[in-house]
Amino acid sequence: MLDLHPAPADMARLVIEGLSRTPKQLPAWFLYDNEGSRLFDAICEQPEYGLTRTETALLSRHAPAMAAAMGEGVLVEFGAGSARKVSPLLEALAPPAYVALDISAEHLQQACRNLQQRHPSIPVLGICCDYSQLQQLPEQPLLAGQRRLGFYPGSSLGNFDPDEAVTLLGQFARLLGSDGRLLIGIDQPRSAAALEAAYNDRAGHSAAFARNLLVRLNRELAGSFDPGSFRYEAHWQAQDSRIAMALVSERDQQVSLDGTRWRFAAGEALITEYSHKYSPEAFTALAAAAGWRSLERWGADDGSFSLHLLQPAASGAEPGRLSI
Ligand code: AVI
Repeated sequence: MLDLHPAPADMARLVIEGLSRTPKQLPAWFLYDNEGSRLFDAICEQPEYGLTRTETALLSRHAPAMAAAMGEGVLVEFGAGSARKVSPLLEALAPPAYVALDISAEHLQQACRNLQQRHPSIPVLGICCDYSQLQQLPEQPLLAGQRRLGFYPGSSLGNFDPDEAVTLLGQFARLLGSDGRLLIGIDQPRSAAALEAAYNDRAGHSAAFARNLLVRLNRELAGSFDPGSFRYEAHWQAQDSRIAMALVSERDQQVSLDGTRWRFAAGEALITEYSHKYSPEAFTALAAAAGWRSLERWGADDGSFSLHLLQPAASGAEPGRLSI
């Protein structure tokens, strides 16, 4: 496994940038320390959060067709987390290697171990990094001379603002190369009630996931947050087609972090993340702005989610059909 995790000094700089904004907002990847990754896995199993089940079912059902449309190459998963979704693709593709990128080192190591046991004939490489800042894949014999097939499940693109999402998709296009492909899972807009329940589950895992951010800042950046003095809220903002998740200060308070004091007014929100939702048409337009065109789409019957297969717009092949 390669460890390219951002240094504490980079985190401190990002915290200053984020807390200087209005509203205050921190990068979503800060949520994923080891405990955050564990809590996120628990969210994925909540009855209100159907995304993971829906995407897993689509992958199990359509992996052979997806693999046929992707062709041969090394499979590169961005934001692999527990890498629980990739097995059907690995079976269908039988790639020469699998590369998993994720920000949470311990979690990634465990995921790679599990996958290596499950797929002993496929070489597995883990790279701990902030994949949104990765300008190139490390020089590795496993990748030399191979086509690159990207896999970006879970609608993680939605955690970036649309401008950042275009930048990220453009970066993936460069990382994957002119003959690359990208299979990407995208959550779609639906009723406010269903979405707000998905991001504020009754068992409280979503709230614990957000509050764990403060625990992490206390531990890693000498913070003085009292997590109990912030309540968790998740709201659907229809005009921006996104869920906004926030920790809202219950009182006027000052918090010190890495030697700097920050004021939180009573009722002031710290945005922990946004989760943007895209209709298939809106996503296709976003991908086009980053130089990708749509080859195929596999959509859930209830219209909640799609897996899109993209190819670089500059490559010659004709766009494919829409399979729903
Ligand atoms: C990882 N990401 C796609 C999740 C989402 O649905 O936006 C993160 C999440 N946060 C709270 N619940 C889920």
